[in-house]
Amino acid sequence: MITLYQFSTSPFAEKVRRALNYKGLPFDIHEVARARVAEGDYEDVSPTGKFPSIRDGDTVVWDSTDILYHLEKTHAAPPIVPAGARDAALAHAIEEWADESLYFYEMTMRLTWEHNLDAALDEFARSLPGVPKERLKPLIVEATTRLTEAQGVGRKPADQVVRDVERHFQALDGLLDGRGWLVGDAPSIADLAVIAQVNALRYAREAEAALRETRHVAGWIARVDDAAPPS
Ligand SMILES: N[C@@H](CCC(=O)N[C@@H](CS)C(=O)NCC(=O)O)C(=O)O
Repeated sequence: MITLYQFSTSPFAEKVRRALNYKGLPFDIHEVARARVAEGDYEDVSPTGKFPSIRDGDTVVWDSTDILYHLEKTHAAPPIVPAGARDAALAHAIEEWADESLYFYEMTMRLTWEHNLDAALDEFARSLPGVPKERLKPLIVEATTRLTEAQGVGRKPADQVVRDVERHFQALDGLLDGRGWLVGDAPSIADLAVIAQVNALRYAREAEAALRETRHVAGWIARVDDAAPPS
């Protein structure tokens, strides 16, 4: 049995749960207690202190991308890495677009814009037991602002962030024009990574509005949810 160590609020955890579900692999979830990470409690499953990570028998893998490639190697069917060098490369590039670019937009809009954060607070409370709710909000805003400002998106004016996300969603819409999946003719690492970030972005009302301007994304979300459910 695979054990998934996760923060339930993390889009990277959603990406891994979807991959496990798509491959039909049973798994247990261990919800990581954030405060205990700094005390070294999870060093054996994540030396970086970042999650998700998995324990699969004697093997431990951390980083969602490495986890998906591990699952592909150990449980090949159904595949999530497209066949053919070009499609495999394209799926990798799209996965990285989601993980390394869209992620900073979802953090900025969902977690540093206070009017959007309320919807996510209860889920955060689960990994921060004992922190009173009124303390939780400033704690999340402070920590996330530090990260997003260091990366850069967090320093942009809000209207520019919204325009960027509109452009990202139009790009996603373009990729889906006339096709069921982002790469090839089946769900792949690209779909799993992108939908997880899109779902996190949807906590932000500005992103939800941008999504309504797309023509193909809603149908694709329903297809991915059906083939690779998030929970
Ligand atoms: N590249 C990593 C990113 C994982 C990541 O950034 N996870 C965040 C939660 S969304 C985390 O563990 N943050 C805790 C920290 O940075 O200390 C992956 O794909 O798994």
